[in-house]
Amino acid sequence: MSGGNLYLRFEQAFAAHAERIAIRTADGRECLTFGELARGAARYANALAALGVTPGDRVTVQVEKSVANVLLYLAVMKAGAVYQPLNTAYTAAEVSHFVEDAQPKLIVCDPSRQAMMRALADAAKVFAVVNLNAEGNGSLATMAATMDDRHETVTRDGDDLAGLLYTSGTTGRSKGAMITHANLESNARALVDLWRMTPDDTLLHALPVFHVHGLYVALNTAFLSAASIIWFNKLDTKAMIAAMPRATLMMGVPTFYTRLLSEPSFTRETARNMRLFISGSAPLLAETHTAFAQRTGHAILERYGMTETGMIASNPYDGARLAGTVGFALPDVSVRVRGEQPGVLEVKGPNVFKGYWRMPEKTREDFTPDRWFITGDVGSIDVEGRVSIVGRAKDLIISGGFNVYPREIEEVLDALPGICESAVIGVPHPDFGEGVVAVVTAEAKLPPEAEIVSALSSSLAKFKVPKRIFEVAELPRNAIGKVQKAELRKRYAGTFGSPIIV
Ligand code: MLC
Ligand code: AMP
Repeated sequence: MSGGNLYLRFEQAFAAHAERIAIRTADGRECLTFGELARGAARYANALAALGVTPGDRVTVQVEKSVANVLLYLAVMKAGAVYQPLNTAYTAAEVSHFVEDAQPKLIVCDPSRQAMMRALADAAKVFAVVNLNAEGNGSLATMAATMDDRHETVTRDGDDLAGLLYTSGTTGRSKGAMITHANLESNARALVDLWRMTPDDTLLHALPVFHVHGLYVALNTAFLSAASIIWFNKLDTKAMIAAMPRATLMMGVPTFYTRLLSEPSFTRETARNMRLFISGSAPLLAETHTAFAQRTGHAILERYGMTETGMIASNPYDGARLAGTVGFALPDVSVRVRGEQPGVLEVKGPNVFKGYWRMPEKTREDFTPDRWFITGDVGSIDVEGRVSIVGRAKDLIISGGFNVYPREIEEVLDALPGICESAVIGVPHPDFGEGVVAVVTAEAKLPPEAEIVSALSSSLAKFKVPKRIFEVAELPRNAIGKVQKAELRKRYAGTFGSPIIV
């Protein structure tokens, strides 16, 4: 059976495996069976209803990763509401746009941000603000604990929204990608099948749960397949190595793999019970793929996706997992390049989102007239259908799996006293894949680097703040006056040294 509220599919899996362990924290402090997970989600769903959340309402969530955060995620879906997760690194200035735009009924935040969120909520006419801390305690948890552990899952249409995930763009404000239950279900089913996930699997989960990778790819597939999860509140390579012998599966951004490789204690023996390592969200260097295979005997399976589309392509489970390629389009998903290869990849399928929240114009711009979504990634597709990503048509930096849009940083830089103009670029970084660098011209005398960084950090998330700032007399421009970023990327390529592969 399929269609409707995705939580109904999870509910079936949870009921069939009620006594088995669903989530165990790596430190052993928390352990929930699937039955307890279902009852916890029901309590949280009842709490949401008591707070006035009704089907279709947005619930904005900016909390540290915790098991309670998972219950909240499930509860929002169960209640038929729309989950709007936010990166915990976002500043008040960044969050205010998301809240104003999404107009949520409820905000769930860290207790340290309650006052700030209340002010934003008042301005945006949000009904309620509750909190949840890194240990999973807070006013929402307290309320949920008093609630009934039965709750009837709200009926939804497959086309109804399950998530509203904001992505920036090369122009204008961040856009909310409207993700439906049917988008999520088709993608999760395809991945469970492709990656052969079963109740016998144990997944190492160390990704954040405010982006597609840790939230939809990892959690939804684990729930659908009733796989067990070993839970890390953040990436802790040593703890991950300690837990790995009890696991079969891992999903991570490329930084996860380079960090594992930098640990001498990470060996073939550590990975002896592992069946599959999956990488995505940013390009995996061929060197990392090779070094990992040499160290562990495992060929990392690289896949490719986007917030707007979920997963698009994956290397095969059986058959060659080729370094530098992202494999084949998922079943039901079509990928094409119009015109000459390499070119911009376009995608069609049940995975493709419904459009941008209250932005029909932007939605139209990002689709072709025959309704293919334009990814902005430049790739080629070989005769067998294998996709390789060779570049980006969009001005985007991916640092440790987080997206940084240069334009956003440049606007803030240009407004700072002492700075005349700026160009923000990504250059190779041994840990983050790409590191953010700003090249600026000064009005008279440039303020010290630390002062600029501190000024930027007051409005921008830390991961977006340039790790280095260089002053030049003028920015290189082409004949029509456009800054030549390719030239700057070449000039500053050695800023962070070369990739470290052990
Ligand atoms: C942290 N910092 C970063 C950073 N992460 N700087 C640049 N890029 C990053 N990604 C900075 C912090 O601001 C801080 O700066 C310092 O590094 C230490 O912070 P930390 O929190 O201790 O870092 P760490 O835990 O080591 O985090 C690194 C990381 C994390 C790689 C584990 O960034 C991460 O979990 N990334 C995954 C992102 C992800 O899930 N992407 C999926 C997007 S979905 P200071 O100055 O205070 O020291 C998507 C679709 C798809 O793309 O296909 O999947
Ligand atoms: P996001 O908007 O955070 O969902 O990021 C999506 C972007 O991440 C894509 O458009 C790609 O540019 C990039 N991406 C995801 N997976 C891969 C991959 N395996 N290789 C290269 N780029 C990737």
